[in-house]
Amino acid sequence: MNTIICGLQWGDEGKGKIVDYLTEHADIVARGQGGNNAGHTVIAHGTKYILHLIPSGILWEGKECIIGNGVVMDPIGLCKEITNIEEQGVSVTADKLKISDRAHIVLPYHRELDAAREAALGSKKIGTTKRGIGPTYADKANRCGIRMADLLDDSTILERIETRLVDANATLSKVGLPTFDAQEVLDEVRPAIERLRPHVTNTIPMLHAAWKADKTILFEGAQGSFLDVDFGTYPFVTSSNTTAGGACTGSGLPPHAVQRVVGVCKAYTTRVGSGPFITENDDISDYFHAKGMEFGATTGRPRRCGWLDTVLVRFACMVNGVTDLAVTILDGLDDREDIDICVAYEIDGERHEFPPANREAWDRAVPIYETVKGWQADTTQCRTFDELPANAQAYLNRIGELCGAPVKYVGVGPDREQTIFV
Ligand code: 2SA
Ligand code: GDP
Ligand code: MG
Repeated sequence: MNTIICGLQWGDEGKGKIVDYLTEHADIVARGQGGNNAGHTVIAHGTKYILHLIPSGILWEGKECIIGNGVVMDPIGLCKEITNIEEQGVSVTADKLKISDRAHIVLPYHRELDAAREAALGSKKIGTTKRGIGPTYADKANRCGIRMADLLDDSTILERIETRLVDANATLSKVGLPTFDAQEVLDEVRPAIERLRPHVTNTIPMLHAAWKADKTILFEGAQGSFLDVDFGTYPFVTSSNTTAGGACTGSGLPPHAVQRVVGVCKAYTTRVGSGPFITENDDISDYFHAKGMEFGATTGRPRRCGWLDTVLVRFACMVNGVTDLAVTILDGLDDREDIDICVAYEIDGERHEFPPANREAWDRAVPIYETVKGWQADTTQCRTFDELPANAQAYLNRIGELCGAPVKYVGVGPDREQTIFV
């Protein structure tokens, strides 16, 4: 069964751990979108790994990992990541990690353009990770991007960078920022090119051959549905399709190759960066930050926190075609006496079951809550649904009802073992 795993909120739902859990039964783990703006934390056998571009499958023996054509690849960032996890004892060989020759690459000027645009937006900034993601996807859509195959072509790469820099340097010098020299950019990225060369290939026939041979493919989504450039809280979104469709366009496998979509949501809601967040709540934010929880895996930024918003999750289940819901960090709510669930929004006196498109409508949206009793018991040792306290079971069942998809997995702690299969 080929499976797409996607986030149903604003990212950081704990996808990394669910992917890791499902990898046991997979042969291939692939990424189809995003870049090293993603940060997936996996705790396996007591060791903590933070992965940005490399699929979580790398932590297992005998699994192939693919960085698909839809990913924006920072060669320097990827090399750093490889070094880090090799230092933790995980080998990253060319057999284990394949990179699509069609993946667009992030170069140092993309990061600078990202930061420059954020600075220019001032208080209206998106709150990006400053990893150059937006400018790289913009180059792709603008047909002036550089792909992995181009990067490996020694006879043309300098000229390609020179051509792109004409425009990039003009933009940077307009705001008084230092400009780039093509040869210096190439020299900086050269060691990464040589390190990554053996990994680069046409991953599309490989994926098709695996599909035809009945191997199991797992797609690891990055970020969440409300950061999707089409379905998210635009313009406070990332620049890729983070929803299920992005896995197909980002890998070259057709939709009918996929049989299952696992949607991951936290038992509450978090967001990093700017933009609307209807159930945001200072009390909940302080509560998680005091426990040392909810800091970004890539930038370390404190995440904004609030109650579960089923208006969002319901819409995300629809758009992604979620077949199985995974509710993570249920244990995060163990101490709470009462728990609020946002079931709808009120906008200008009208009830809405789905999120609005218009930026200003978000500002007028008021959450309609239903309050349920907490369980005030430790769930971290529970390993079956029946072992969970009755109020926790009721909470999970209510989430399934409100979102229109069955809860199949529950997270009760960060470790691989702390996952309940319902
Ligand atoms: P970008 O950098 O252009 O993709 O930023 C655009 C928006 O997308 C948000 N975004 C994220 N939100 C949550 N987690 C992300 N990754 C890291 C993690 C977060 C971190 O997984 O922990 O460490 O800061 C991620 N990546 C992008 C971003 O906040 C903007 O709102
Ligand atoms: P991702 O980007 O969706 O992969 O999620 P992140 O790794 O950025 O953030 C999720 C955080 O929650 C990480 O620190 C995980 O170790 C942690 N986590 C995941 N599942 C659970 C869970 O069920 N309980 C607890 N307490 N932590 C979890
Ligand atoms: Mg994350």
